[in-house]
Amino acid sequence: MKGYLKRNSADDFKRAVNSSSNIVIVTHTNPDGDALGSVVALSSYLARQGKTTTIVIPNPYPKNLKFLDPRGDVLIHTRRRVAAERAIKFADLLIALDFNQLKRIDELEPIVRASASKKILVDHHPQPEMEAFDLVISNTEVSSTCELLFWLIREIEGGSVSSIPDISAQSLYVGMMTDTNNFSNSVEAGTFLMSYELLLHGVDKETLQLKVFAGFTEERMRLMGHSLLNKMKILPELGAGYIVLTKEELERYKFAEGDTEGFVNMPLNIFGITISALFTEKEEHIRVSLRSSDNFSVNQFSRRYFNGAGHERAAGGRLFMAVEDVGKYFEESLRKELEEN
Ligand SMILES: [Mn+2]
Repeated sequence: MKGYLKRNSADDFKRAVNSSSNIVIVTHTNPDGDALGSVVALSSYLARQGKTTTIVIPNPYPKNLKFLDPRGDVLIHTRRRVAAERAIKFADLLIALDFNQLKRIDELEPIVRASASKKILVDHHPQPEMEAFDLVISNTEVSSTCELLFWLIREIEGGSVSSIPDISAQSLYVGMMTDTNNFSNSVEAGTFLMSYELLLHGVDKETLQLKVFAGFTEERMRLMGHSLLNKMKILPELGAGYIVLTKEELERYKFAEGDTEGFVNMPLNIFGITISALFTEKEEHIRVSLRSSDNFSVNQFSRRYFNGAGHERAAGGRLFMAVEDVGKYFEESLRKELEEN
């Protein structure tokens, strides 16, 4: 499946890895299954080749993904600042996975920028920050970074993943499974081929599915109920729906990182609703998630109004305003965006 990678990408990647001894692998803030899956998969794969690798992430991953990091090897910057920053400082190769702009790693951004190491990006978001990296392996026509990484590793391995470590195979599957919301969106033909080969490798898909999608707390289910019953606002004339969650509400339901994962997709289940948004109030900003199920570009919408970016049908962003004003701002921005397009 050479079409997934540009010519020489795999060779360039391999050469960079072979000439490095201290490899640091980073991913984006609020890591999801694809983010954590890809860094764990690559790290285990390179460790098998005898490389020293360290995973550094900006902030904690959701609890249901803990099984990908059973020994707690992943360095979380907000918890172990000194160790995380030292790892980056002494790296001779930095590999960034599952994000397109260095601003997506927040406080790690200046540290990564200042690092003299070689830098590689492997990602599936549009418009990668080319000038920040020595090598960019980017493709938006895949389900996930884990899928792109699968094609990369497979190419390096001469067309088969049969000998990659079990943990790499599992992690690649988890990333694909979470980014496609269990095969319901952004599934490409190659995604099935990848799944096929990983199942042949021995990946236990039922167990992984249970771990990822059935590991929630009671409070998280109650928060979901509250969001749907009391907070979801539907705008039939715009084909849109949105949910705004305040800090007080999140605290009431003992919010833990990852709990609102997937909430943004819920309005899209309503007939005629093709644009949806989820706003969650954080300490210093409002976190924005945007989705679309037709040709409306939430990537462009986020760039224009929500200080963010992403894919055409899934994007994120940030707002700096009072939480009470968010609904009105969203409705006005959407009206403008729809009129202009
Ligand atoms: Mn991803």
